[in-house]
Amino acid sequence: MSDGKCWEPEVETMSREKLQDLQLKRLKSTLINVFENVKFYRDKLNDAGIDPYRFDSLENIEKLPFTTKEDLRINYPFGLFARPMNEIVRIHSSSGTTGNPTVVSYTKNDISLWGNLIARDLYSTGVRSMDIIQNSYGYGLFTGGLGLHYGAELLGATVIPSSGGLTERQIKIMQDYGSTVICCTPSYALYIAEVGHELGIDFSKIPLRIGIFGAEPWTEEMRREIEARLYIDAIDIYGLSEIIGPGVSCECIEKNGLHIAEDHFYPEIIDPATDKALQSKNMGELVFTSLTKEAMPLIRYRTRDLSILDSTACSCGRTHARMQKPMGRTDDMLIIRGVNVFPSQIEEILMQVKEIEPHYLIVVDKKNYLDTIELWVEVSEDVFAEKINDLEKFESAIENKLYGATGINIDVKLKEPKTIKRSEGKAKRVIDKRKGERI
Ligand code: DLL
Repeated sequence: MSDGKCWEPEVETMSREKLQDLQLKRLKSTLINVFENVKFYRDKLNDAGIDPYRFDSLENIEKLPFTTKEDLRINYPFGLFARPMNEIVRIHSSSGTTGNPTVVSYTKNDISLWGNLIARDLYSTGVRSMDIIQNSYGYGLFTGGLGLHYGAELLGATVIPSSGGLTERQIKIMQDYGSTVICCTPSYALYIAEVGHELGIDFSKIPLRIGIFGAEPWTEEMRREIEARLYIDAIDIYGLSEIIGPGVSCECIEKNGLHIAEDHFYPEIIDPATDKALQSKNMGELVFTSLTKEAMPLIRYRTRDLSILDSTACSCGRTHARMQKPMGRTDDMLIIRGVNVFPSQIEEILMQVKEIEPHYLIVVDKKNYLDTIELWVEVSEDVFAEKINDLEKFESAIENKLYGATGINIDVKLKEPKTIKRSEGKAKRVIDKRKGERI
């Protein structure tokens, strides 16, 4: 099957023309599947005047109705399933901290497709059967743990299902079992690096060589930081439970955009304000349509993630379109006194200041009817001791840099080392007190 470079060379390097033929054929059968088996979609397609049996052009995808997270909530728990329960072999769901959780399901074929996509991704990053993969994504309802797990086994690598948390034990496993690959969120990777450093571990002396990081936004600056601390290649993997989980897209060894598994998910970028499709290389909201999922295919699912699509060839030889590292979600955007800013823009600037530790928290509030924004950030141990008299000057220097980049007055609060809460899964970077959130 694999040719030393690609896990499935034939599909991964397919010409665009052939790929589009395949996508159209698969899209048509997905539309028929949802039309025949999901009332929600039958009604939506009827309302839009779409006859799935006569769907004959990929361009017509723009005429199909969108699906939103709200639609999943309304159809909670099983209303969007296209297969009877005896064909469903797995259910995952979101934590549901706000309202009904989103529930997703898989048939046996969906599970094996998922494993294959993860194997494809890992292979493209240079992971091979001799690797020892420490999978520190949470196992459970979250798709990270089990999602990565089966793909890693399919590849033939050795999997250590360490799940998240118990950081000292993670480090002991890494050292004693000689893990060569770590899978976790980028924020947890930094925490592992920090605890390892405190324990006196020299990461350049252990066999770890690749990190497969995703489930939350992270910047190029954060990548450099993790790579320098752990002595590894840090690779970005993206996905969302509604579409399959991790494995919707992943960087290859070039680290220049994440290849989307376009033979299984049809990507679009739209302007979230007008809902209109945007041309390649424009920033907008990612929308995915399932092409092969059986249990719960979604049509034009609005991810709320912001990115850019690029269909030009990649130097790795793969032809599938690449999406730029997602910069955040439409709903992550902060509006401070009318000016828009994404946490990732703040992270980008912050990571360029070398005296600062990569741990921060953005605190937004309203005082006297005006929005306020504070940035809590840790300084390193020596800087804290050394610059204690100069901290105010240092804060203003960072504030000026941030103002230059964002046009917003951000009040920087330098914090003592280890005062900002560390994350073992998805990091919470923003506390918006305007929405009643508390630290
Ligand atoms: O986070 C699936 C996943 C697990 C992806 C492990 C990668 C690794 P959900 O919990 O449903 O699924 O959250 C999906 O997380 O819509 C994005 O907003 C965000 N996200 C996921 N991967 C990335 C990434 C998993 N690489 C939501 N960069 C998505 C930025 C990401 N954001």
